[in-house]
Amino acid sequence: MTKVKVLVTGGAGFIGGNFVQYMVNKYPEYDIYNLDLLTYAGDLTKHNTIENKENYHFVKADIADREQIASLFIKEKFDYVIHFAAESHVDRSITEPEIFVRTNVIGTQVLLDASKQNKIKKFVHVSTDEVYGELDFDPTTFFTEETPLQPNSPYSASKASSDLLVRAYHETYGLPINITRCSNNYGPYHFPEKLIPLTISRVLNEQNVPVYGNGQNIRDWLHVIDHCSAIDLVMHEGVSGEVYNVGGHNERTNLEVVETIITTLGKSLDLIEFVKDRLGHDKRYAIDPTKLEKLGWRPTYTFETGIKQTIDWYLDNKEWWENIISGEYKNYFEKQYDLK
Ligand code: NAD
Ligand code: TDX
Repeated sequence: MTKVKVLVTGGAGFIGGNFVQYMVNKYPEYDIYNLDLLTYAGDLTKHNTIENKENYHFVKADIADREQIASLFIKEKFDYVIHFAAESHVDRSITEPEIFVRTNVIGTQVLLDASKQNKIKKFVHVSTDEVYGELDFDPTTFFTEETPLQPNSPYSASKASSDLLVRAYHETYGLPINITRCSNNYGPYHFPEKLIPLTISRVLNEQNVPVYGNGQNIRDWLHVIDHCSAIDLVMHEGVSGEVYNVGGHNERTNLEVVETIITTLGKSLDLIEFVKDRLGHDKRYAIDPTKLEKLGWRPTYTFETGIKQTIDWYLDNKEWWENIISGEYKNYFEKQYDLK
């Protein structure tokens, strides 16, 4: 019997990497292909525990390279495409927007063409709540799947553009698709340019933590493993053509998040340094996950249990993040921040 072949793009990154491990372990009867260009955000050392498993395969490729992707699809005849690969950091999109259009828009369109030509069973596009823009601070308002797209950053504009292409390939060519829009993820292997791992790594090194503006912007946090289970469910049970929001009702101000990490690690709140605000900084994100819950999804972590598990993971895996922050990341950090 031929095995189900699942192509995961961006499987050397944070969420894609967690998803690859989740799928390889949960579905030994599937062949999982991790396709990744290994940009600054991708690393394969995270897969040391699965790299010798028979159902795990790695392909180094660029999703925006049309010929490379077309010939790979003809050769491998994938059943599913789960598309994570992207430029994912909002701050980088503010200083260098061009690569976001190439990877997130062109790259998605190249994958859609190959998926259409090879008649795959389903294309799951992993998008973000940031495509909806921002909410105000009224705690009774949420993003639903019907909220209009109003992206504010070059990153979210490129993700919204890719969402529209995915939708169009369904409407025009009948390509079976789902789009998931998840809130902020955190957990193991989160690249230390993002708020939570940046805070943990800097606090552990007794360095100041940059908080943008007054720290009152709100994000809705979800542990990465709960995002993985949501995508698994949508891949298998999602109604083709539908969008599913993913979130666990864990809204926190950035200041609350940073203070929680500092106090859990037993360090001084004096490490907080307020710095100039992000351009176009979205005020608040908050997801209404009712539609996905009706499909049967429930998160396993609260913010309290998830942040504790994550802090413990960073304490136990210093080598992984020390290796990153001592490399090219240093130049990025110095350009991005002007700390005391
Ligand atoms: P990440 O930056 O950690 O990983 C991205 C991966 O994509 C890296 O391994 C990188 O090497 C790879 N990649 C980049 N350009 C590529 C190219 N041209 N060809 C092939 N591979 C390429 O990102 P992440 O935080 O894991 O996010 C994954 C996806 O989930 C993204 O699409 C993002 O928009 C979405 N998302 C992220 C969050 C979040 O909180 N991080 C929330 C919702 C949705
Ligand atoms: O040094 C910092 N100081 C700070 O105050 C950084 C890096 C961030 N922040 C603030 C900005 C945001 O309000 O913290 C909040 C979270 O910032 P990020 O970790 O950069 O995440 P965000 O911009 O919310 O985007 C993330 O969630 C949605 C992911 O990076 C996206 O890929 C995803 O789509």
